[in-house]
Amino acid sequence: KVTLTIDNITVSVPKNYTILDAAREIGIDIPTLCYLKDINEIGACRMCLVEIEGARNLQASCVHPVGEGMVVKTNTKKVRETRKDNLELILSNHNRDCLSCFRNGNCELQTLAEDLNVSKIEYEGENKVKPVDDKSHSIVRDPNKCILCGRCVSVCKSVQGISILDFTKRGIETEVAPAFDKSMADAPCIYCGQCITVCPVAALREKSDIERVWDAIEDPNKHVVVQTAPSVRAALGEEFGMEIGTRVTGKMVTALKRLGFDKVFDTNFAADLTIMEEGHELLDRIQNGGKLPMITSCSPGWIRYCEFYYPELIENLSSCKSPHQMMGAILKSYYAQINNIDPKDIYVVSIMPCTSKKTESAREEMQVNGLKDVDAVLTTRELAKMIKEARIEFNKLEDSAFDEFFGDYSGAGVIFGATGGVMEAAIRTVADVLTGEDLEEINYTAVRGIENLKEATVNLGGKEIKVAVVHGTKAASELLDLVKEGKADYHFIEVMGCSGGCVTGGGQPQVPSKVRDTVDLRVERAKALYEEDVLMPVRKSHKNESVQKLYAEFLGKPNSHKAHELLHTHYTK
Ligand code: HC1
Ligand code: SF4
Repeated sequence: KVTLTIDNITVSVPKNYTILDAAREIGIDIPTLCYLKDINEIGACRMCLVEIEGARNLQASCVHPVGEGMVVKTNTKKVRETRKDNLELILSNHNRDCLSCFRNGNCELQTLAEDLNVSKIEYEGENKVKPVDDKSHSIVRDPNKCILCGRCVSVCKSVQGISILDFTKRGIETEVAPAFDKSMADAPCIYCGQCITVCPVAALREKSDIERVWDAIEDPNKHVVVQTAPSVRAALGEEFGMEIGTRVTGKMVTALKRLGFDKVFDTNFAADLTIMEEGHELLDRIQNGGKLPMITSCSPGWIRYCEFYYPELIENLSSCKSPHQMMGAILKSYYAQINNIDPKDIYVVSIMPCTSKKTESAREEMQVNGLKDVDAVLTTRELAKMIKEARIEFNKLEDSAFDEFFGDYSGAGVIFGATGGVMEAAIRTVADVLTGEDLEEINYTAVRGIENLKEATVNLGGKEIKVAVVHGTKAASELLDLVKEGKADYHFIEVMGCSGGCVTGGGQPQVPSKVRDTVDLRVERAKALYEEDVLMPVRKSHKNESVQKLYAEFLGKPNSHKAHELLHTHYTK
């Protein structure tokens, strides 16, 4: 341990601490802007400057290690004024149209300006207007808002292992952008949106589809159906000031009904349907010598990653479309038929924790007979904006239930949103099918949690099935390399593009770095889903009676011809 004093308070901390870590331990809140614990520790923004006795210049506390006997001051006139000057400099080059900004009200730069008591901006920066890149379906990059903090660069590189973004050009022209001035649409970006979730300002954001959805709701000729992904309920409350990990399923449904959607359904229904298809596909591959390991295909960020970086594994992907796409296809066929609605008049909106889903829904493979399965995808953040715009007081809403049939789901469907959830849901069903029993022990905890790689061997009716779960593309790549080299003898692998799974997808509420540094969002939000799983009377996908009825009346058997036509696809190299 090392003992030092900060603002006259003596503190003993481990040797590897920075001054910032030590200060936080005794409740001294040194401001930061570029800092993201373990991800972006570069001391670039000069917000966290402190005075160290004996040192000539102020030091960046986020990178400066503690030292024995060190005397640190965090609140002197010099410190306050220098931080303020530095912040003014950042602000002088920033597009300050705060009132009409996408991040108005939850911008870390705005908060800092308020906290540091910035009341005027003396320098006038060049403020050259640079073009905004909004060419992709998923992500908008606005260099006029960028403060060059580098958080997105680090997350893409060190968490996702991809490195799409970097500092380009020089001096006043410096930008964070894909190499060679490419659009995000033309770079091998997987649209995971992890860069968006760490952006402190509005330099990176989703391509908004809010207006298209309002227009559809307004259109009397459209039957507008909304479905919500498992993870939305685990995070939407944060946008309304609720604690991280609060489950808001019932309030969310009430809000969607108030917004004017004709029907409110749950993607969890389709997650159960996916398990029926994917589980049987797995059994078929195992029993009939198909390509193994089979790898899940519900995370579109992962699918893009596979296409760009592991094309030799495309054959390993399950042919199942992702649950919300399956839902769209069923709504525009079976649902249209039993309700006597022309499928062309059905408008399907998916609320997703994901930015990559916007691009997924626009893919050619995601259509049946020229009709898109899903017409618009909104992120959790966009849904929150609509609720606010409609002046609905979310926190005061009563709970209500999803509309019947396509809103019916099992506990297995809801855990899809957490890493390991798809695997656990699949095992619950495959185990029953292989043993011919209704097994009571269904908590497969070996695949839960946030370790990078989780493995398990499950004995199912005398057959050993070897499974693995990975999340976040960097962690996934280590396992995928083994698969590529034929060194991994798994039957089934779950890959999710984002670390933590969908609960921490790129469309989820942005949490200020100060909070992110102390709370593991992956753990807290996942808890909300496992909590809902236990509350469900039915916890296995194949026991979902509405899914059973869908097969009996329409699809026939899992993997039937009809199921293939609507629910499966083939990705090509
Ligand atoms: Fe997901 Fe899925 S779990 S991909 O993480 O398979 O986005 O939540 O909706 O489609 O069900 C996301 C979440 C989601 C699909 C399901
Ligand atoms: Fe990197 Fe993902 Fe952002 Fe693309 S969306 S730049 S892959 S972090």
